[in-house]
Amino acid sequence: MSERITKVTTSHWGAFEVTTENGRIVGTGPFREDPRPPPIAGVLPAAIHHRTRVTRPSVREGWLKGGKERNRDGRGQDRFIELPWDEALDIAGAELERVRSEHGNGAIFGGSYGWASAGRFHHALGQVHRFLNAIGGYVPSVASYSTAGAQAIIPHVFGMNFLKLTWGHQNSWPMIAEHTETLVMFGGINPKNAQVSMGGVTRHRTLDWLRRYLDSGMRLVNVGPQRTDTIDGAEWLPVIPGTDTALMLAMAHVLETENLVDREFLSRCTVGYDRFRDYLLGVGDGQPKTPSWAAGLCGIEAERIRALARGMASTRTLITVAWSLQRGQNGEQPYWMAAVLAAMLGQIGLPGGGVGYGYGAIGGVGVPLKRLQGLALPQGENPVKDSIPVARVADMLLRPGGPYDFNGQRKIYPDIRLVYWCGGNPFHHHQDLHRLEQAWKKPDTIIVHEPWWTATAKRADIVFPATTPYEREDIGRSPNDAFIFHMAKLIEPVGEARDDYQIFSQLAARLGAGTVFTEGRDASDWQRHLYEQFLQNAASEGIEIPPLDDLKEKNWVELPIEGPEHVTVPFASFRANPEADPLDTPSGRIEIYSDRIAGFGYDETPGHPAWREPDEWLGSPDVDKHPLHLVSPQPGDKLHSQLESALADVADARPMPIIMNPADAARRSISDGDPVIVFNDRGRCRARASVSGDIMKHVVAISTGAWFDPGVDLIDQQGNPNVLTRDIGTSRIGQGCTAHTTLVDVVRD
Ligand SMILES: Nc1nc2c(c(=O)[nH]1)N[C@H]1C(S)=C(S)[C@@H](COP(=O)(O)OP(=O)(O)OC[C@H]3O[C@@H](n4cnc5c(=O)[nH]c(N)nc54)[C@H](O)[C@@H]3O)O[C@H]1N2
Ligand SMILES: Nc1nc2c(c(=O)[nH]1)N[C@H]1C(S)=C(S)[C@@H](COP(=O)(O)OP(=O)(O)OC[C@H]3O[C@@H](n4cnc5c(=O)[nH]c(N)nc54)[C@H](O)[C@@H]3O)O[C@H]1N2
Ligand SMILES: [Mo]
Repeated sequence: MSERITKVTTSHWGAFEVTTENGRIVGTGPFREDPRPPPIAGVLPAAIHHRTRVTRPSVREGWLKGGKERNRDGRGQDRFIELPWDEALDIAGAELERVRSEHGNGAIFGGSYGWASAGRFHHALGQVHRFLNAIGGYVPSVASYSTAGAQAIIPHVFGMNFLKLTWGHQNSWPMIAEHTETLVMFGGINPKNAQVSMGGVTRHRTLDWLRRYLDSGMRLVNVGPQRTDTIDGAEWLPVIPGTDTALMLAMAHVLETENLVDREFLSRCTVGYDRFRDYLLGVGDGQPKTPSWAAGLCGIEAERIRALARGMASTRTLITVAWSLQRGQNGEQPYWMAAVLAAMLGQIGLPGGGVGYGYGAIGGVGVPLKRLQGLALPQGENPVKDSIPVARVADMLLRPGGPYDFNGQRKIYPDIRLVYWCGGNPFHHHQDLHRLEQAWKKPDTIIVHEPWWTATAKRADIVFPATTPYEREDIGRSPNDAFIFHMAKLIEPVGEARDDYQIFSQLAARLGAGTVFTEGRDASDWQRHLYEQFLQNAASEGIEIPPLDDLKEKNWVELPIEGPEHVTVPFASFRANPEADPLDTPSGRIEIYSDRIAGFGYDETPGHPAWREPDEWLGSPDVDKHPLHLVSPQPGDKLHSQLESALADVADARPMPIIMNPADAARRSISDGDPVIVFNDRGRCRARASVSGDIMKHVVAISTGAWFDPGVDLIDQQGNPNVLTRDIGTSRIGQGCTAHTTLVDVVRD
């Protein structure tokens, strides 16, 4: 292996070259087909061989010693004992057997949320779910931290799954270029976030599209707390976080009272406008949702709201909404309200008009592409019928048997004895991490597969060292991208790391489910099998895919599946004839009023979109104590918490920067670069002040991604915003993550 070899591989942030020498990754470089290759891979050589890699199977000492409680409080404190693979697998197998025979498979939680790595076969979540199904089932989680609120509300409004809408019923970038005159972007459209997509995005073009729009004279309006949420040159409308629904209502009020509403469209293609209009005009509650009313909530002057609404009514307008807006309390509302606003403008179904969600949130949204399915490991059947909303994991552990509401259903939390995590980092991604630590003490056993000693691995009982994609062979492809990659094995596994597939095969054999899990195939048999199926499936759609051996030789190919011919104008046929092509809502129309939602009887969500004050926002009484609103967006230099250990080594890189407005900094005698402590009643973290006029007053931002690292004083040392965020659901409809609904204060450290 002393030869110097360079190959192309792919990742969630796209394709890149990797150079190896003497069995190590020594460098990375851009992929030549990518016009704007992200620099994220640069840290890979340091990260892959980092001292924080898990090198041997490890079992927590207090758990290994046994005893009834197995010293559950010792999670995160005890030392780990390294064991040979066979011994550790025997121990884990016996514990899984004990739990399933004593408590049933419904006592195993394998939600295991997380992004893991790209690569179709070795996708960690596909592996763990197939394994747990093979041994009799488990409690899964539904939806995602990214879009749980949207996934709950969009089917009520548009009668389709949110992912189907995202990938099949939105304007494409070229369509927007051709037709849109006004692009109103709630939460911005940020090329920084579009670097990333599940399974990879190969050609990064979001920035170039936005530049082209600006150059062509399109009006771009960024409605959000940070100017940097889109490209330089866009208009910036700083909105108080959590108040977008109030702002949209006021825009709707202008349309209604100035007779700018497309009533013909509303009557043909929607239901319930009359009841919504009563609310808009204040018929029931005595409060018309006027621009002056909204100005007092969202911080944007009434005249500016009026002017924007008029401008939208007189031009071809596309309203886009970032996923971040639904990652807050009642995050379903701005999603619903944006649809209502677009319906009032009457441009849904016209090219370049209407509403769209998640542009720029991840790469691939808006790319005109023929979507090919396949290349996924079959998951088997789960005999356990229970599940939880993904972001309610701490509630589940803390309240076994406790009731909760979810999208019209009354449900009961299961009693979990064993937690299995493979491919995610809850001590990065979950809210209110001190609360999660309490919840984490509840199960008997926690098993984690990880390449690195993350905060989650450190808090497990049994840790199996997993390979990274560079240590195994795979096929790389995303259904939202035209490229397909052979991902060669580039180096030997680090330490004694094994592939998740190998670990699960060996565990399944111990649990009498070896053949059910493997079907007699090894990893390379599976890859060939899945690839064959994909190839045939594509052929039936008229797309020719080279045989696997050709792909291996070529390293990558681009499939002829991208181009404007692959997309139609969203909702055009519905608009043309809603009788003949109805939506799959109860009424067949866009539901401005939903009888179904009204029937749930949730006061936070009447039958139409409505403004509800969040518990924490800049208008709440708590501002006396915690006067700053914290937003915690995605990091630009990496994917979530991945590669973090190597990034954190760079001098002065940690704790994380906190972006704050000069006025807020001055009031606290904080200068750019100063160490600070960010706090509220839930927790405290260190950070480094980054003073900038690009963030509005009274709002601060810390990107996610630092590894949770509470010191003896319980102050998180690295700057993980999730020691501060709130762990409540968006609403009873979506029960999603509400990270963006958080008040804090900042002092000099
Ligand atoms: N405050 C706040 N919190 C948030 C958000 C926010 O906006 N604000 N956003 C939320 C969102 S949208 C998301 S998606 C989550 C992301 O949260 P996660 O998806 O949990 O974050 P990752 O860091 O990607 O975690 C993936 C883990 O898988 C490991 N891994 C990688 N490859 C493999 C493999 O092959 N096998 C195994 N076994 N493990 C592997 C990585 O080392 C890493 O630890 O964070 C959420 N948290
Ligand atoms: N480089 C990189 N890209 C990523 C990821 C990554 O880890 N790294 N993660 C990916 C994942 S998993 C996801 S889910 C997506 C997330 O995509 P998004 O959810 O769209 O992105 P965020 O970065 O969470 O937030 C975008 C901006 O929303 C603004 N914002 C926050 N609250 C409000 C509000 O109430 N109103 C308005 N108008 N604006 C608000 C903030 O200023 C923030 O910068 O990003 C993906 N892209
Ligand atoms: Mo996400």
